Amino acid sequence: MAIKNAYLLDLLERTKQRNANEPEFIQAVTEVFSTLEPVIEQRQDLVDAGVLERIVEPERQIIFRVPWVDDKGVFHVNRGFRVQYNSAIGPYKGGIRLHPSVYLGIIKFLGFEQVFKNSLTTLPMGGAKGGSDFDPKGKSDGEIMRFCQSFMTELYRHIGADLDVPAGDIGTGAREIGYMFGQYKRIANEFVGVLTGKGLVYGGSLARKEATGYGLCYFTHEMLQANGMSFDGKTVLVSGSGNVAIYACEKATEYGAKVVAMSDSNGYVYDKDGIDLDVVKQIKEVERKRISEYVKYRKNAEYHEGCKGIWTIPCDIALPCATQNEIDGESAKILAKNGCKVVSEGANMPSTPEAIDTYFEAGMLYGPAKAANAGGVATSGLEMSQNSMRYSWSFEEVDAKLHDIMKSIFKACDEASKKYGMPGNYMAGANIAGFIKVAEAMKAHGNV
Ligand code: NDP
Ligand code: 2IT
Repeated sequence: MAIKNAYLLDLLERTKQRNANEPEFIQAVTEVFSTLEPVIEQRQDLVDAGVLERIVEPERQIIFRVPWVDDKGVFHVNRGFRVQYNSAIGPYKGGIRLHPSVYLGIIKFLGFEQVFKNSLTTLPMGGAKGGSDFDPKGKSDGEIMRFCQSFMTELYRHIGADLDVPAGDIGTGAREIGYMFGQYKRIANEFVGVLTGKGLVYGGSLARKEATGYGLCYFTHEMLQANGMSFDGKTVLVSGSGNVAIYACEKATEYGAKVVAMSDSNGYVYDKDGIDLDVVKQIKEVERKRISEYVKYRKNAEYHEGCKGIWTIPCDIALPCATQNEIDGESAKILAKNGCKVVSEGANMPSTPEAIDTYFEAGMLYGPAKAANAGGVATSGLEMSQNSMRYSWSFEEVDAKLHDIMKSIFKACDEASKKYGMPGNYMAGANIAGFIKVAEAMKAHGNV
């Protein structure tokens, strides 16, 4: 959507100049600004309070050296990041990404998105993100442990249970959180809920592992129902085969859909009979191998090199659950031509601006990431509550709370889209609903 408001255009221009060479960050800011015009026109008080100038600038950005030694005794140095983006409505909260593509612009885009997402969850959490350009692929457990310990040896002084609570993201799962938690506890000499996504035996929450994927399907179910549709009998594509993808596949299947494809960064598998998720879990969660292994277990399935090809498979619903910009304009057009009616995002910013334009032009339903994938961080918020109470809820209790939160997120997006004159545009609804709460808090706190 084109921005016409002169104030927003000018601020966007200044933001671009100040953050040159960070295209993902600019992309995320541009998308939010493109939907805020009706709010800005009605809320001059927020403009006067400098909320927008402040919201495009992270409160604090920390960059540090992460030295570690591999199994052969060779020294390595990676770069670590924590961007504490906004603490207007609660302690900083957001995941840690370990992937070779990580640089400041990726962490800033993720931190910016996290601010609005966390606001939508209804829980009191500010936004942050962290990570490193470390590549966990092919590393031994010992190498992963030494990296995570070194990472935490610097990070620990910047975080805390009431200050900043990191969690998982790409490349950071229960194993990495465990090593980081152990090192935090050892250095800080305190056992507190300073990380989420912890193991169940030391303060983790039941259903956190499932939460992002399940939450995505709860949100998508609400969106489908509101538009007279359902998952039942639908053909679904799920990209990625990591934490979010696996549990999105599980819940979509429970809702009666048939997931026919999953992928990783090398290629995708197509199983016309429906993905056998036990096989995927064995390959990915237990053996940590490639999705290409799938065809060894399922003889009728096909493996194709290259991850983009997954979007050429005809489907009713696409759930991108891998990474940013994985659906470009070309792929979106192919999805639309093949009859896909719904795109709902498990990954953060998986659709390029051209892809999003295509969804709207084709009249598809579009569930934007910051609403659709908020179930992960929402359940992290529930893990923090349980840690504070020194108590744990059952799987059913956490899952029920997650379900209620996803329903209320859809309701907030739907209502905001209607109130501001863009009914059915859940991207606008998510941005506006997420923004207003944070903006009100920033105004109340004065110019800080
Ligand atoms: P995982 O590390 O568990 O899985 C990531 C998956 O995406 C893998 O299959 C990986 O393939 C694939 N992938 C990663 N990078 C690329 C790339 N550049 N190109 C193609 N495929 C890629 O991560 P998660 O499942 O946790 O995260 C997936 C997405 O969901 C991310 O965008 C993340 O930010 C988002 N998210 C995660 C939440 C969580 O709670 N974990 C919460 C909300 C959003 P390969 O193994 O080949 O790298
Ligand atoms: O992008 C995300 O919301 C996450 N990676 C989860 C963050 C969290 O703190 O649980």
